[in-house]
Amino acid sequence: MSASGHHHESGAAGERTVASVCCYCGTGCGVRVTAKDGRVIAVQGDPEHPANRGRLCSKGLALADTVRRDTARVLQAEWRPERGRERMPVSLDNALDLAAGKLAATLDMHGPDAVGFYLSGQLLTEDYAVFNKLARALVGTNNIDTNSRLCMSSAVSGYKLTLGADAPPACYDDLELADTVLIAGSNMAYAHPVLFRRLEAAKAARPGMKIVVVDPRRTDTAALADLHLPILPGTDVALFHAMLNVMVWEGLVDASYIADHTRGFDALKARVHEYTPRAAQDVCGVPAADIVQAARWFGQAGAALSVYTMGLNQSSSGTAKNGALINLHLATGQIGKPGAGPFSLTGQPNAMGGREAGGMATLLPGHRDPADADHRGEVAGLWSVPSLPSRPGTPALEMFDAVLEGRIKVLWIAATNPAQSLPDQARVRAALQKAEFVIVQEAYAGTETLAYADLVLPAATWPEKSGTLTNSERRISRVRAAIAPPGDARPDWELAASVARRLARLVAPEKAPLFQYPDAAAVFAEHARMTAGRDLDYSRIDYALLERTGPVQWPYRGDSGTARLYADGRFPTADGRAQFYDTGYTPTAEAVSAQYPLRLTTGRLRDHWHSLTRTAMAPVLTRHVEEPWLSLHPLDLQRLKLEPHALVRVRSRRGAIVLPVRPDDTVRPGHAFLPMHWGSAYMGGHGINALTNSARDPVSRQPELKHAAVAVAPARLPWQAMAWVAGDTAVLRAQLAPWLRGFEYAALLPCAAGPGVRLRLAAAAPAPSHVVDALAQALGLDQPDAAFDDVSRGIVRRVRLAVEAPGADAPGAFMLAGDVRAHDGLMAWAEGGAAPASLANLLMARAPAAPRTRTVCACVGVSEAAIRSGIESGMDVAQLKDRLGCGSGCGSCLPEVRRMVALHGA
Ligand SMILES: Nc1nc2c(c(=O)[nH]1)N[C@H]1C(S)=C(S)[C@@H](COP(=O)(O)OP(=O)(O)OC[C@H]3O[C@@H](n4cnc5c(=O)[nH]c(N)nc54)[C@H](O)[C@@H]3O)O[C@H]1N2
Ligand SMILES: Nc1nc2c(c(=O)[nH]1)N[C@H]1C(S)=C(S)[C@@H](COP(=O)(O)OP(=O)(O)OC[C@H]3O[C@@H](n4cnc5c(=O)[nH]c(N)nc54)[C@H](O)[C@@H]3O)O[C@H]1N2
Ligand code: SF4
Ligand SMILES: [Mo]
Repeated sequence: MSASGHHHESGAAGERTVASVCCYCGTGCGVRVTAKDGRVIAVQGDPEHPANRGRLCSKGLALADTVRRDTARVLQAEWRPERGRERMPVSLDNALDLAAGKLAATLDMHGPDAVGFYLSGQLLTEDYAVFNKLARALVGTNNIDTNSRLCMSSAVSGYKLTLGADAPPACYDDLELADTVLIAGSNMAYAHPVLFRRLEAAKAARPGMKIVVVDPRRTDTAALADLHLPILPGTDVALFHAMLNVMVWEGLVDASYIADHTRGFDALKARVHEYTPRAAQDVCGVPAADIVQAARWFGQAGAALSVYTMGLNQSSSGTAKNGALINLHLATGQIGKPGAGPFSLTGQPNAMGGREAGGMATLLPGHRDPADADHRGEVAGLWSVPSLPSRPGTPALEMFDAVLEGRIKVLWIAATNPAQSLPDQARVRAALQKAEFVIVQEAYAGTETLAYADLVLPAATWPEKSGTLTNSERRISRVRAAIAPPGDARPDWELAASVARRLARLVAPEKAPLFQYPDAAAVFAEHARMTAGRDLDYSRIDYALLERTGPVQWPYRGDSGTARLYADGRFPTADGRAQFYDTGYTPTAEAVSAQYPLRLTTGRLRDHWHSLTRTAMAPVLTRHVEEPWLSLHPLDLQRLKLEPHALVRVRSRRGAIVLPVRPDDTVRPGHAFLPMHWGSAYMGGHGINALTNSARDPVSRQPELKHAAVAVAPARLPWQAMAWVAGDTAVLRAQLAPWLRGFEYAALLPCAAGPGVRLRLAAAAPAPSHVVDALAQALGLDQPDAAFDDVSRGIVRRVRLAVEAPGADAPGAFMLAGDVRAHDGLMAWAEGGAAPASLANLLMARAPAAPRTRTVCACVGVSEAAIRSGIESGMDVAQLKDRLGCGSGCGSCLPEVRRMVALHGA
């Protein structure tokens, strides 16, 4: 029996350890969570979980830090009796009644399609199952969609339109078995680090393995590549067609596989005829010879695997990009065998489970289709209701459009933060404002979306929830609760079921028993039955079986799971053949122009997760990148006459934000990059997605989050203020959030030094003295231990010493306004990295201070500067690891260390 199957075991006095799964990425690493007295005290990798065999990345390792404080949480329900008023706390019972009452009234007045559910790939399968039944079988609408629309929906349509079913055919072991790995639009080194560790190890063991990375940016993932193709954004279809052109021309296609197992090749072959490497060179902006090389490595490989994520999916041609990549596998027979296949990695931990449970407008449980009357009949039968609605539901962005147009009145949002993560925030926020009633079911306080909630339902979260999820390789694992939820928080499925029972009593009493589940196991049992006879069949699985076997892969037939699909060359289509996807290249929705001359893309950082609600609570995770900045090529900085680190205003056709710029030669000249993580809870304005475009793929309806045309100009904001306060991060955040409004530039930064926050403000004119006074008061600096103010020049410099620090000579807070030169010296002192010169010298910036540098290795705490000087003294990667310790923990920083050595070494 595997440890992953163990329910729990006892350890030292009062300690209890459960086997569960990390709540971040779709890798689905097994963890062992140790709790004592209702608190998580440790999280370790589960050596027996097949996804990670004990490894964790920096985010997984810091999990315990992110769940320590209840202050960060939504602990009770809140209700706003009318717009414009404050919300007030209500009992959970009351809140559930209010939700049911509002839904019933809306059904009565406006019909079922006036209700919309906007959910998340971070829900567990049990959560989706109940929400889905509530929406379709009780409310009677298909208006149920998730943030997977921003994430996986192009992968879903790509698979369905070619292979016939939404199922990644490969498995993680294929990373070790492939001869060529094509990584397209995926920054695995940051986004799926434990899988990247496996790939690094495989490459080290078999250096002959070829790795090709297709990404406009030279990412840490590209550092491992034998060939990096920095294509222009959005041009993947042209690239893949040109690779197929080369394979046809050079006889690298598998004619018998094509003849026996596919259809549609001739038309595609005719199409790719014009996509010569020369022609693609002009479209994609990479040398024709490199395209030929990539095609040969793929076509000649014994086994070719491709790994792809948002660089393909988040595009106005996302389905075509997926289809064109799958074409390469079908044309060469590189599917259904070890080391081969088109492997779409899922982003969120349970994006897969959502697809299985039918948690999208365009899906029904068990990979069924709501447009298919037979499928609707089957599901209605399984749910014991007479029928399901046939009117098409709204995908995510269309749901917000419908709200804006007044067609959807009530919006129920759970486990996603649309006022941060959806593109074109001005429009999203207008919709949230327009909605008649917004229910937000949330675990963490202070999110962007909570600002719009009329009713807040307090949700339990990892590690308080129990259920299942499915990772990228179709593996179902048990998520086990290690502690009880705080306050009134309840698991998402329980909240949905409680409202459903109340609503049923009001509108259809006979349906109330359909939502009576004794526990999560019962929800899963009902859901799993719905997969019987379908491509993903796991109807034989229940919690008892998972307890015995540990995690298993679907389809699960007889008594075993399935590592790879389509080994027999038969596909789940009408005639058993896979279909080539024949469509041409179309450019990004928005072209650059004289007004908006730069091409912006957005994506992830290594140690942050989405809208930061969780990762910002762990100081160790904020060390790698403390604040958002715009990456521009050094040549563009010169051309635009921008100082490195200067504040810039970035504008698109939809909005503008102000933030610092940094020279970054991993982006091409004319291009720009922004991390996706910062929203209006942490910066002035509407956050990163003020800029992005909601243009979407015609098939998958996925928005083009990866491309927008922007302009960058210096933001001349000479008045600056910088502050730092130690203390409970969540409490301070709530107190200081109002300071994000009213300045041209503002940022509230979680603090790498330990629990606490930093605040940065800038404006064109000095803030009036009453504003500076109010700020000092908000920071607890109205009665400082040391102050060097120069009121006539609008300058305030103050320090408060920590109350409990030994000798009380460590700072508890500081603020600088009007003259911020002392910032780096004070921060170094605050972080314990420097002895306090005289306080006066520090505050007047007379003491020299080393400039703040980033921490590259978060586990061991090794700075960029230390690694740079190591490299300058001649150390290689192994010596840096040995002597400085960087990369000796989780290994997440190794790609960056390697890249630094390549750049600055020798
Ligand atoms: N650390 C961390 N890990 C995460 C997450 C997180 O928030 N933080 N989120 C998880 C989730 S939900 C997801 S969806 C995944 C996403 O995982 P990834 O898709 O790997 O991450 P991104 O950084 O969004 O985008 C990947 C790359 O696409 C490139 N790209 C942009 N445009 C194009 C293009 O036109 N073509 C190609 N080929 N590439 C392009 C970008 O430069 C970027 O490097 O990460 C998961 N893992
Ligand atoms: N510019 C740009 N924007 C993007 C992307 C991009 O690449 N670029 N990527 C897109 C992608 S791929 C994704 S997946 C989305 C992610 O976007 P979101 O889904 O908005 O991101 P999260 O911050 O993960 O939001 C999850 C919310 O659920 C809360 N929560 C956590 N656990 C629980 C729980 O158990 N129950 C409940 N009810 N709530 C919980 C969290 O506190 C948080 O507020 O962002 C998308 N937006
Ligand atoms: S790779 Fe990291 S974030 Fe992803 S599941 Fe594993 S430990 Fe969690
Ligand atoms: Mo995602």
